Amino acid sequence: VSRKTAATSAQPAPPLDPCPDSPLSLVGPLLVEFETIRSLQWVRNQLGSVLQQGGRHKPPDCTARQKVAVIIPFRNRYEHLTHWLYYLHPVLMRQQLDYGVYVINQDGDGAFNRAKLMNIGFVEALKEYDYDCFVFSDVDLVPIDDRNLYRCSDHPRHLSVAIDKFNYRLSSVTAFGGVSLLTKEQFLKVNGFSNTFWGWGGEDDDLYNRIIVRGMSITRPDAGIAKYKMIKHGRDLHNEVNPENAVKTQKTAENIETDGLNSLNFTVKEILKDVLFTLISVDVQAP
Ligand code: UDH
Repeated sequence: VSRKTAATSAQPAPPLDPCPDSPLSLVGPLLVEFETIRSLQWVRNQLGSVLQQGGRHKPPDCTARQKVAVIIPFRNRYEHLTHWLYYLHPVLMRQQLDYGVYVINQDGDGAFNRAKLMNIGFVEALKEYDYDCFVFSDVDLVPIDDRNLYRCSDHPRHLSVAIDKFNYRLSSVTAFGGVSLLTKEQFLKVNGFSNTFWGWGGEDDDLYNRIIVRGMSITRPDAGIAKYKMIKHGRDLHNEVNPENAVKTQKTAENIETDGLNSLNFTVKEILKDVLFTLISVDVQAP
């Protein structure tokens, strides 16, 4: 009898019910400000105990609707990253996502390549977990309403619709930079981002073109909800506007076949697990 009891108690717990489509603990508009000086250690002290190593979290009481990898292109922006982590972790938790935060750090001081870092984040995150949705987010964009769900949909989705820097107005109907989401299938369908946009500009327009070329369209949440504050900053070193990039966006239909996930090469220099995020430092082979 005692053996039977032992066997019964070793049964795995039954699967949890799916989380509700509309998370119940959302609060709506948020107070967001970047004047307060915050250190990474202070944020670790605030949030570390509820997170898993590597900046992972999933709802304790239901099965998340999506497994979401947040990919942040990065170099030398620790102050921004600290604000981002402080605000985003609680939002992503309230949205009941099964998520992980991946900071893809460009090693060295060659020309910055935001798009290639995104591709690398996609590949590296998938090595770790079976993610089905990818958020590609700049480090300086913080949502000011938690009803703006970091969740993928039937078409690629653009979340940073209304940014304070642009008077809360969308710059163009084809805008797809800032914070954008694609499912694994959508991202594979467009062959990811181009790897060849060095310096500032164009890579987000090229991704938009890829989406159209592959017969998809984009969706956006309501501008009244999809509001963001951008952390003020000047232009970074080694990320000057590259005029060649705008020219290249006219050739998306040609480049999509051979330039993207299927031509990606890079070297991982280091993977560091912080409780707030996974930092992957990479050599992107800048020219
Ligand atoms: N990024 C870094 N480090 C860099 C460059 C870029 O982390 O050195 C990342 C970061 O996630 C950033 C994103 O790439 O949010 C996009 O780069 P960006 O912030 O430079 O682009 P944005 O369009 O600004 O926001 C352009 C410079 C504006 C200068 C305006 C001066 N008034």
